Amino acid sequence: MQIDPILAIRDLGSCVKFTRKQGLLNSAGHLVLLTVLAVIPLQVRAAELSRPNILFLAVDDLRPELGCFGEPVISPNIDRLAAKSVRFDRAYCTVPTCGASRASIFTGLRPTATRFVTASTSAQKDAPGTVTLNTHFRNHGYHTVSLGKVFHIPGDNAHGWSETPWVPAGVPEYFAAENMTLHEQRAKIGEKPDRGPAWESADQPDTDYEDSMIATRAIADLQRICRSDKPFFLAVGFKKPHLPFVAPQKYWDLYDRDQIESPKDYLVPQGAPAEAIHDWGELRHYSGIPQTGPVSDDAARKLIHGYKACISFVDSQIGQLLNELDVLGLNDNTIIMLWGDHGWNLGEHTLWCKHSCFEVSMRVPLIVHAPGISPGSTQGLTELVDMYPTLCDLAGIPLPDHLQGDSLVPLLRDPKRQWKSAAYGRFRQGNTVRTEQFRYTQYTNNTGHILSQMLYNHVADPGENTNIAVDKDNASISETHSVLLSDLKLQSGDAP
Ligand SMILES: [Ca+2]
Repeated sequence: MQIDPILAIRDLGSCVKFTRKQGLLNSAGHLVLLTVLAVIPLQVRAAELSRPNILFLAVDDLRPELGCFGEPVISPNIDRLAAKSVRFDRAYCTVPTCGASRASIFTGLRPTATRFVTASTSAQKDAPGTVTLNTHFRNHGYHTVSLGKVFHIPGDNAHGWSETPWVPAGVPEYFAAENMTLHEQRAKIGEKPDRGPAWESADQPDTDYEDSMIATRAIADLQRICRSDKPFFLAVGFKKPHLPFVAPQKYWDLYDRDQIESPKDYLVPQGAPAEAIHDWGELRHYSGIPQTGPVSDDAARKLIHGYKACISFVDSQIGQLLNELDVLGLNDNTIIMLWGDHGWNLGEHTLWCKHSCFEVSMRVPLIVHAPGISPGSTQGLTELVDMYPTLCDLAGIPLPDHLQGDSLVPLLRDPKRQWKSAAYGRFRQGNTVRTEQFRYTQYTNNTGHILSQMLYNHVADPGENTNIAVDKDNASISETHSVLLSDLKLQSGDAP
């Protein structure tokens, strides 16, 4: 097909593409521009031009701890996005650890016992030959760009990006001198704790921090690629609120420590098996965190405070990017999909970090803004593996046969409709399924023998504090879910 150059007309900073037949394709058009249009000869490349741009926003380790999800967190920018989007109240990752979750998202495949297992998973190693989300969009005429933490390993599926994936280099982990020194010293010793503190509130400008650099680069790239002759797929991965909880002081000051509550559901659930509880080794890497036993009550509240401060900080960076989208006039022809890669325990069940099969480890924020879709919210069970087919569907490009998720477009159009009956996930020896009323988890040994089960009734016990699988009266519910789990494992390409 002959590709003709597309005229990108700048007017008051906007980035609006026109063709003779289609005229104004995006918002922020002005009558004066339509006059200009009439006198400039243009060829039409309607199919590609009419395809929406995609802004794919990943926020590392973000659980639905946001104002728009009803939580006491200051997140005005994501809330503003949610107000014009569909908010998914029951969206789940497929595996609660960074690399594995992202590999699942980008391949559109669910995890198995041997695929997408660890935090440092490489999608191209675990699923060789699979056409990933970025590659698929590149193959269908999109200009694809990766900034920040998108795949866990920046070079993973790099051929699927139109430009070399970019991550900031040389940004310090800490800014307070004593923390920088401690971090270096502990790293040299190489014994846990081998990192600096789990939190820091330094009086530094935003621009010193990695996520600010990612936002700045994203804004500059947006200004550039919106004038490309192709629609763009811009993936931007922010690093906070991943540990350590390092954010400028002003974001900590948004919260009164005295008002920060101690962890919710701060106990091992009644009847929970040993397999369900881990030692949150990720947090124990940080100086000041005990190597055994619980953190102090003061430290628990500092961790919660720090998590919220990092969310407010990253929200501010995201806000700047969303503002630029407005300035460039791209809102009406850009899909925005914001997601967290897995949940996070803030003390629930005595756990910190991710890496469990509890609801709080599996549940993620998912917000989708798409042209022509009315704002709203849905209780439909959704999985992050659904994002790949959804984006294809919204963009009008074919869905690859290998995808294991479902397009959410019918749910976007009718958020109250009946939807899928189960969301599947796993972590190491745990396989878990969320249904309308229950979360059921099964732990097995290496030969598939069932070691233990958990069943939580989310109507009676949304905090998952009582494992009712130990009650024989619930055996039939557990059995039904066990069969469902086997079916889902088979569908995922795993042994039942
Ligand atoms: Ca993560």
